[in-house]
Amino acid sequence: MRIRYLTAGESHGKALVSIIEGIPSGMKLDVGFINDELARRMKGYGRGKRMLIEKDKVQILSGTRKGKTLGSPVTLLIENKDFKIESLPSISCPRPGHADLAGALKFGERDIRNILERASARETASRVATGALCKILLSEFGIKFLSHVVMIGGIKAEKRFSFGKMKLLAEKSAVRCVDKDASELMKNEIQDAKDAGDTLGGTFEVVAEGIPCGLGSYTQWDRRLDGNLARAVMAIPGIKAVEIGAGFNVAIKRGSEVHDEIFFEKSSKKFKRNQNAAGGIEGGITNGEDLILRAAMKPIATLVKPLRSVNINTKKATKAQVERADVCVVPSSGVIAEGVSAIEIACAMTEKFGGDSLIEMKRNYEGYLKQIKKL
Ligand code: EPS
Repeated sequence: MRIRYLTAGESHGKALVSIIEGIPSGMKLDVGFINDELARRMKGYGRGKRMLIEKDKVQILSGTRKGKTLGSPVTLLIENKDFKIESLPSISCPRPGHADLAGALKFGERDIRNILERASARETASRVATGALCKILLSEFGIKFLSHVVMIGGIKAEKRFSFGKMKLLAEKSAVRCVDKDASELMKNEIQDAKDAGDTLGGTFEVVAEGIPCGLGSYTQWDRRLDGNLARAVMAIPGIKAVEIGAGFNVAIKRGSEVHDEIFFEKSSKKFKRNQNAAGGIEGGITNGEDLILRAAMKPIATLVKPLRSVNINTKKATKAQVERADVCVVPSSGVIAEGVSAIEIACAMTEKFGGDSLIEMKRNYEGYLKQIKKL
């Protein structure tokens, strides 16, 4: 059964919830790992004061017994310590860059508070928890993820390392950047933006290793895995661009530079490539190379020095609403993108290897690996 999930909950409501169907039975559920992922999402230089209030911890309400999955829907709940939705004041002055005005028009709402509560990036805690559940499943097949910041406010990370070293360096950096010098410059840039009552965006990269070839399919538009990954990452609040592999650079290079030449390594009996400009996907199908995707996160919409706006009730020119918010969320966006990418990869893995139980899924997976070795 293909994994599917729904999230629910408002930023200052009682809790955030996600229900996930399709996780095979017999999987050991490491709640500590899910909480570690939630903690990763809250970190990052430039994060707002909400992160000092919340201690995002997951409660598992269904789908497990004695620490293992049952194959039935898993329900994850994260309580909001800052639960005050009923007492929050109304808002009439939409923030440029958020869902405020478009949402008020769409829902016929005069109180923009009723829009921002669900539109808030707070919801991404549910997707990170769901992604963590999927990462636990994928770790059974040796599939791992990392994310790191590539650019903030125009400052680029120049260095790259092996997967393991990048994972380590990203976790140690306040801005999740593996390039130490760039990290410091990025922090200063974020501080400067904060001091100016402004906000800052940037780009990050997600890398996944250990993904088998053959996930996704060219046989139907909605089975192309690059399309599903791009959609999942684009659907993170604030993301304005997604690219896979060489991404936009393919537009300025020739085919002889872009396409990854193929070789056969007799010793390992494996097909090898001279590079990975495809970012691990060709024809909508994983090709056995690392998955590489990048995305651009826009500067946070709430500015302490607000932009011009209009009061939707009086129609008078005014300044935008100032809500508590972050200054820069590029570091945490990489963690969220890891999570939603893990969900898509887990969907593709359960679609290909099926399995009501983890044992059955693993048997199908091992059989497939033997099959491709015979090619
Ligand atoms: C966020 C929670 C929100 C915001 C922020 C991210 O909490 P609060 O509104 O109580 O401060 O801090 O949301 C946004 C910046 C946004 O534009 O939606 C979170 O948990 O990620």
